[in-house]
Amino acid sequence: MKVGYRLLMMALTVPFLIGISNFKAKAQITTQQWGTTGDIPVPGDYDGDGKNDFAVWRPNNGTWYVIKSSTGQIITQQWGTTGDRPAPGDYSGDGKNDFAVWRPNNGTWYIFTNLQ
Ligand SMILES: [Ca+2]
Ligand SMILES: [Ca+2]
Repeated sequence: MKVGYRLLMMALTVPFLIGISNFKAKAQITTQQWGTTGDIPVPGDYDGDGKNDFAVWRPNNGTWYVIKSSTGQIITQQWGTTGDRPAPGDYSGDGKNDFAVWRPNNGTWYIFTNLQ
């Protein structure tokens, strides 16, 4: 009974440990400084290359700041105002995130679909 239990535990834990070591071997850590105090992270694929872009929305000026993952180019776009809530997503269906905010005081969505 005890031997069977040990074999069972080995059968369960060994693949798990191998999985962890494989995960560690493949893991990659990325850091990016982008944004400042008060900004709201709004990650998404704004340039349509299939990768999320580092992006923040600044509530005090309603401006979006995006680093395009395809080129590293920085995009700024004023869209929204104080009190809005950023609600990015691909509303136009072109594969690129659109700048969008939701305004709580009138329940209206404002969507900007033209990327610079
Ligand atoms: Ca992208
Ligand atoms: Ca879109």
